[in-house]
Amino acid sequence: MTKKFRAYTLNEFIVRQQNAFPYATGDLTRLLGHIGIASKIVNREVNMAGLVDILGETGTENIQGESVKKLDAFANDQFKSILGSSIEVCGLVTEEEKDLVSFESDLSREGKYIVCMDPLDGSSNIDVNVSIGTIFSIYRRISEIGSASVEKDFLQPGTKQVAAGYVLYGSSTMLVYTTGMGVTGFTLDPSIGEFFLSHAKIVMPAEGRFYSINEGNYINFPQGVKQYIKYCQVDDPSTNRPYTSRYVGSLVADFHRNMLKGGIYIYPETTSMPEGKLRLTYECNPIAFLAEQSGGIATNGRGRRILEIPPESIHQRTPFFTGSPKMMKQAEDFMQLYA
Ligand code: AHM
Ligand code: MG
Repeated sequence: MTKKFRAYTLNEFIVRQQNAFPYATGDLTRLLGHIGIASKIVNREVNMAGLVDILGETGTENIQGESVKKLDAFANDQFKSILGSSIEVCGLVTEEEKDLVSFESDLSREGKYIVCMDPLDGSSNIDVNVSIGTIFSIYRRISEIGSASVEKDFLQPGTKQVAAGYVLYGSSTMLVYTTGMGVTGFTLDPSIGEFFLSHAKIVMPAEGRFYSINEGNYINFPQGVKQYIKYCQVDDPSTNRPYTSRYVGSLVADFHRNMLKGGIYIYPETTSMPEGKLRLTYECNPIAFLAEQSGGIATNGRGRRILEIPPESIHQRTPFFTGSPKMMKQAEDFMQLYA
């Protein structure tokens, strides 16, 4: 007998989740729906990238001093435009813009949420057809409803996130998110342009075999990280070592694999980047929320929970360690031992 199969779309699922809260207004549901729509538009462009002349540098630099690819700019414009016309959102911080974007229409000022996002992460992979992603994080504003959003709305610790997630533009396109009730994954059916529930409750294995780090920076790593990498490479069948090195160079892709299969992702501070590379508000916090909600851990490598770091500026960087709890403990132990 064939098993009965009920295909849930992203929208159906988030509405059902909302119904679990009798006083929910539906604002967050609509906001997540808007992110889903914008991501489908970005997905279409990402898929067309090899066909149309959209690749290459725009010739401008983002505020991190990195060159902006055309698709980064496109994704930024899309999300800004869709979130800007979404009355649930009053403001946005994105990797591509130096200052926060405050949506000023009377309706958007009434919005109770703010969004921090990296519209297209993994920029070095865009024009070589390697997986890239969108990362987003949603908070309730602190400022008064009806006024313009202000910086303090965006400087809340990650523990205050209401929802967070990513879209992975990979061999298939997935939207993965959490509202603090576990992690759920949806896969896009490109033939009808709909996200369907494909991963009902994602649980990160307690330990794994993948370690993901840019070993090209080895010489500049802290001693604890160097020692941990050596530990990963030792032949010890009783602990499943040597582990396997996997590094795409797109945080979303590396994290997604490690969350499903078990592993650890590390972007530590280096001598040339003493604060690390990744941004706290729109890269590390959303990924840390997903990591914890799936049973994993996310720290700065020195025992500090990412979600508890109070951001001091919207583009702040932090060293980032995240992954399976047993691997994280081992890595943290090395960091402490060689501090
Ligand atoms: P980006 O925001 O410029 O794309 O940089 C973030 C990316 C992450 O996705 C990835 O994990 C990391 O930078 C890779 O950096 P590196 O090339 O230094 O290994
Ligand atoms: Mg980025």
